[in-house]
Amino acid sequence: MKGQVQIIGVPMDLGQLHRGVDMGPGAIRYAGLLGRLARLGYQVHDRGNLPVPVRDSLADQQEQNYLPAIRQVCEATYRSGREALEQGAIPVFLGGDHSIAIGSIGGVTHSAPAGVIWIDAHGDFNTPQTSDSGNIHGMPLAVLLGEGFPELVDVGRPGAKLVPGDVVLIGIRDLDPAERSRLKQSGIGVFTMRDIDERGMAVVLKEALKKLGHRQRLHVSLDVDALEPHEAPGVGTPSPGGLTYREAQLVMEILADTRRVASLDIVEINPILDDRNQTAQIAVALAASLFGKRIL
Ligand code: HAR
Ligand code: MN
Ligand code: MN
Repeated sequence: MKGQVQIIGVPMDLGQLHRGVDMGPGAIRYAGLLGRLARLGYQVHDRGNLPVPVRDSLADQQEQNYLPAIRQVCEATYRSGREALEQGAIPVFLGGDHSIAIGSIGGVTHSAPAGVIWIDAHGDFNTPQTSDSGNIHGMPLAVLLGEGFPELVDVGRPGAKLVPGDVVLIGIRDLDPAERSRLKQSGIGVFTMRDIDERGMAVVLKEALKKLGHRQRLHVSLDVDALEPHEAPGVGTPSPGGLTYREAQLVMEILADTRRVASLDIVEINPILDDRNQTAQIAVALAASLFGKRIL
């Protein structure tokens, strides 16, 4: 037995405007995540989905971009992540949009810091001042570093959950202008698509891991819109020029070799926009590699 995995569904769709991303947890389960992890030798416990209010019942929060409800769901996500770690399990959070990472990463850093590998087309580093859309799924990384809505910054425990040196971004290609300058000044390790094109994923990932060398435990936050949308179309904010399937697999294979991955988010899968659940199937194949599936 390789250890315990806890599946935590967080069907959050309030951090952005597309309907359907709340069906992500179901799509990922349907694509066979539990069986794949069990066959790799893990004891898998599905804790079901956390309650998320239905958008149509929150008309009064629309103007605040659903901030109160998002805060509440992130509080519950935090508690689940914290509990999973206290029980010696690896939590796998199934989104939902990327705002859930405020809770998941908060929770898994409750007792000790962790390094974060944030795989995304986007920086998710907006504040309410720099965001054009107001959508909170464009802000979670900033929140985790202590910036933005105090109600979100203080989820689980007061203040920032990460320092800039704890984070690397991989696959970046779509930043808002003010978000871009913030990110450049932040001290976060940013590996853009150009870095990957010029130097190759293996080199880039080794450098990223070197930046996180001071952290024993790693959290992987996989926003599936990091992938090339021709291959993974089931996302609400597709951005051309993404990671190939093999580049994404190589990330997971190299991360598995470190044996330091202790928690995972799989976010932004929107089954309504997908083509026969192929995006969820890719995510499950990537998770299998991250959890130690080897070609040979
Ligand atoms: N930067 C844009 C915004 O703030 C787009 C947000 C990104 N969408 C995501 N998160 N899928 O990675 O609205
Ligand atoms: Mn994201
Ligand atoms: Mn994204």
